[in-house]
Amino acid sequence: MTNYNDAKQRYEELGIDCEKAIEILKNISVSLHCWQGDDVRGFDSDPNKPLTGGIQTTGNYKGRARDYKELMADLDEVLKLIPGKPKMNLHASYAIFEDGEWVDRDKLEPKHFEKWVEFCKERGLGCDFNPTFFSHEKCDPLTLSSANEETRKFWIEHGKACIRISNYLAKELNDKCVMNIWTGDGFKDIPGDRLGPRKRYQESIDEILKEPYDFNKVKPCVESKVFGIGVESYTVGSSEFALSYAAFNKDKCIPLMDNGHYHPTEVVSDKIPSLLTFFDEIALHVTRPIRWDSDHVVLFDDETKEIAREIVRCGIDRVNIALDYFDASINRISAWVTGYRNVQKALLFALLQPTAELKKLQDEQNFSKLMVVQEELKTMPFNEIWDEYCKRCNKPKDGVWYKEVERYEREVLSKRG
Ligand code: RNT
Ligand code: ZN
Repeated sequence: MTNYNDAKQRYEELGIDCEKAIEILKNISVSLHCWQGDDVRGFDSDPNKPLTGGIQTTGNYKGRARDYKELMADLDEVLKLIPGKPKMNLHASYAIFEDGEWVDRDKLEPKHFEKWVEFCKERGLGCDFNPTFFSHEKCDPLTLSSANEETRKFWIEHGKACIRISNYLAKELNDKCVMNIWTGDGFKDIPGDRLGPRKRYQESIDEILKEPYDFNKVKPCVESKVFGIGVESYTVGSSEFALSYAAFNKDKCIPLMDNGHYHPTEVVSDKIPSLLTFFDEIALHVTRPIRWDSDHVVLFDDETKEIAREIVRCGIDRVNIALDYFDASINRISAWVTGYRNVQKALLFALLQPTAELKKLQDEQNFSKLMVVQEELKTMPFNEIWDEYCKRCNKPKDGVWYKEVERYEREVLSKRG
């Protein structure tokens, strides 16, 4: 206890209120992606079919969740170990079919997510949603941008079904539902027509967004990407495409930036205030890019901290935060918990910055002091505040939670075939 009080006092000397930071963080909602638990396979088709759409998981660590019961049990294990205010994030491919029923993605209905609604209600969670425009035989390889009208129609119908499901989630759970449109549409090699697919993509999103929804409750997003594996030469939903689409349709959707989807020297931390100059609200996928991969587990690294600082400075309510990574080479619970806790840590770290002072130093051109203050913040007794935050959320602190992951691996995961 004294450790926390001493640390708190050190922060107070800089004019920083730890109690306030803790209270704010408790209420920042961060979406927990269901797809870390089963390597993005979903339940709506053969789990051994390949992932398509330019995304890939690598590794074959024991214990992948093979059905919704296992996935929910794993999520419960994760929820025990993460502080803060998590929210679920589902993909359409995680529809739950029972009694031999099955429908294709264009025919999905809210009832296929009833069990997820129950799951969320029992745990007091909201839920975000994603149409699944990949890993399906109707990817030719394009979906919403396909030149084949039948294919394109199928995927538009899928998008519309997902709006209806998002309406249902928002209503049942009484919380905003962010519905993200991402497709892996693109080509491995040099295209013969770049404009055509983009025009069709635009028209398809227009069609999907004609499905009625209340924009205060359901937030369709358009996520861009630079390239994907097997889709190296051309991405239909490029950054310029997605941002322009969102800007021209501000009353209907918001842009989503995934920090794994840019060239390696570009940083999303800097793009956040750029977009918030023009958009009231944006959405983020927080991940860690490494070379060709955009989906490594989030660490407590400089860019994650910088992203959190911009979220805090620009307005927490204006940014919808979600996790998006998948690692099949390590314990999947550990991957989930590590990434989630690191986003929480980065947000707490950001809330413990003298924001007003830093701004003042910059405006007064006192760049020497600005550098010194920012450097000294790095070695403040942050860990004491983090421990206290975990304690107040009734969640284990660092150094303790991993033992529980080991127990779960021993008793549950290692028994899965
Ligand atoms: C892929 C995108 C997309 C997916 C999820 C599963 O590069 O980031 O958001 O990761 O929809
Ligand atoms: Zn993403």
